[in-house]
Amino acid sequence: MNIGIMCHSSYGGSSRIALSSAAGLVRNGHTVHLFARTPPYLSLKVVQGLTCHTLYNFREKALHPAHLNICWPGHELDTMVELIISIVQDEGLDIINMHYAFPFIFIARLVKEKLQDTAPGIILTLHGTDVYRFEDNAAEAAELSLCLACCDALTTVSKSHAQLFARVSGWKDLPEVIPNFVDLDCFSAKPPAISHARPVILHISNFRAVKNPCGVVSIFYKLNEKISSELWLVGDGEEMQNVRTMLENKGLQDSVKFFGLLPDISDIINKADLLVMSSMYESFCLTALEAMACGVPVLAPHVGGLPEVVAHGKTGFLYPPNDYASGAAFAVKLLSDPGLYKKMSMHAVLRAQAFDQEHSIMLYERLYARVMAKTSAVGGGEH
Ligand code: GMT
Repeated sequence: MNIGIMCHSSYGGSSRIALSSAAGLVRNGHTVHLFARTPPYLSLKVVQGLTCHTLYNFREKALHPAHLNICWPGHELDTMVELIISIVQDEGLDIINMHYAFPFIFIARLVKEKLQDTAPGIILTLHGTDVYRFEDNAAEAAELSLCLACCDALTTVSKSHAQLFARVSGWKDLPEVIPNFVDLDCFSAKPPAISHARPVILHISNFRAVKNPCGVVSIFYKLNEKISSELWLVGDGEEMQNVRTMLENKGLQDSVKFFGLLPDISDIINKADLLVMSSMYESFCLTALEAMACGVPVLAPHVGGLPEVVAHGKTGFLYPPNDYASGAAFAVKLLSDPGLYKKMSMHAVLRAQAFDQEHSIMLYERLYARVMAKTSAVGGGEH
């Protein structure tokens, strides 16, 4: 197949999944055209069979690597539409899979309008805040569902997120769930033991408000009252200043290391003892899966798709949202019991193996084939 993949250029789970699936599709013999505003920050593993098309080739036009750029000016949307149409016409794209709704849904609509029956099948993968932000906004949610009607199929990354979409959009058909996956060649298991005298608590995110990283500081503060530990922060974003202020106010600054944005997080996960998240919402939480693949248990709130990733009491702990005292109590329990830690670490590795890269890519391939059959037969969509 000749497949287009569109994603954001920034660091983030949706880009990681888009790029890994592009690499997997090329390995399986497909030709992949990747579309992004600027060259993605995350490195592309394969070269042969994969061509990257961007609006800008130079880094000057790139925004902060953690910034999810969902509002493109009209001229950028139009140029991307023209770029896609030229590749469809020159290379004969069968399918385009857009990862994340905004602003790609507007591009999808314009491509469909311009190409009509000759448009490739368009599949949109809903990843997270592209749905969650509409939870309490019925009017905007109605607009979202109207826009999405131009797609031939929708997918998403967890059952819980599919249900959230159905709730906010009123659609009867749930998006197909194709779970996120982990590359086990990159994320391999560390020895199943606490590796530091002062346990290392790791948090990785883009420090957006939805990630609520100050919640991690609250847990770390309470944990430190019982077990002296270190906090390693990987990433950067709008909440970082609040995190720094809170660490200073609590006198914790000497126990924290800041690593900034790291293109490859596997090494640092392997050096950590516990991954801690405190997000308001996660459709999935790819970082939790990657930590589990390394044998690092996960402490996270019981929100969104996290219970589909982390098995509470087996591969980590899920605490009630905002209940940082419970979160800290779970961390103390785990970090003061080497036997429990060993069991959890080993279970985490086993559970991560269930989120197999090849399986998810095969689900994408099957969906592409179904959509292709329908669009080429009737020039219409799946729903
Ligand atoms: O929606 C976002 O906040 C951004 C997006 C991203 O690009 O990182 O994150 C979402 O997609 C990831 C990959 O599917 C999921 O692992 C994250 O849980 C999800 N984030 C949220 O739901 C907040």
